[in-house]
Amino acid sequence: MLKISSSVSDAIQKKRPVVALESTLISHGLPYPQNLQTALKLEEVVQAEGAVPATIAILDGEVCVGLNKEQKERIAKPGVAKVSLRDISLLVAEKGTGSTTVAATMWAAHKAGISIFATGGIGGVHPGDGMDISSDLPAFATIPVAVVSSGAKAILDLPRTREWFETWGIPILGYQTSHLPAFYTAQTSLPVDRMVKTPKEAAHFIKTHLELCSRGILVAVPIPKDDEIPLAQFHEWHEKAIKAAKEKKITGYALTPFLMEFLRKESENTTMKANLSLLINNAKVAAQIALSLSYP
Ligand code: PSU
Ligand code: MN
Repeated sequence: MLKISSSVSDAIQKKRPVVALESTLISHGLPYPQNLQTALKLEEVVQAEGAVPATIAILDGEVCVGLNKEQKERIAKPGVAKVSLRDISLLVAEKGTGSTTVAATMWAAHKAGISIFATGGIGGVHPGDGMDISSDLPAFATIPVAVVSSGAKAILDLPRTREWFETWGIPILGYQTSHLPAFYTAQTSLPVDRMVKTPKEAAHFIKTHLELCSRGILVAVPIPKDDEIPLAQFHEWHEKAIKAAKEKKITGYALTPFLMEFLRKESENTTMKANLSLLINNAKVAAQIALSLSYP
């Protein structure tokens, strides 16, 4: 049921650097055609650093690790299901097609033998009663993969999300930062566990963690300075987004995509530009760490 592309399986066998990439941010995090351009761009960035990209999705019931251009076009078109942990077996059984979230991508990457994965922002605890918790968090608690992201998405309850990492024994490395980034903004007041300055240093912690613990590890990379959104400005858009979601009674899987799209429209694409910037930077950093993991 796992279909690994020839370039990816060749690299895995030869222990060359491979970086997994998710597909939910393509299907549900960005509009067409910017989403397709982003899917292609992220792979280019990984390749330019000397690593092999492996975008992951479920296509016609097969867990595909490494997509060709036509397959990437398929997941960029509207109407593709969002696949998190609970949906993997359901979609495979039905021979369905869907894009994988951080959680499902971690699972597939680990099955394929890939240890590092880049995304924009992970899921976490949504604000409110604390009951809407992304499957991304239990995925970190159970799947030994390193995820490079700009922290958790700013639409989340970040202190509660950080607490979750602590409870479940998931270390957070700050890449050139002492505090957790918040997606569109470079810093929060929440400390990371260790700050790392170089890809080599990050790789050393990751390798040790993955050898010792059967859990994930987060590498938190702040958004590039020039594309950061001022916090006050973000709060203004965010409040409107939360209000709109409440009015429209949007919950569950639809909530994160709804908020992202609302913010994009409300900010006249400013949040999307910030999102693209951090995605590209995270793919680059992940590739550099992947190189250090393969060639210590
Ligand atoms: N990073 C982005 N945009 C996104 C996501 C990550 O820059 O849309 C996706 C990831 O796939 C993540 C998902 O797993 O958002 C979280 O969704 P939820 O809160 O429903 O678990
Ligand atoms: Mn949820």
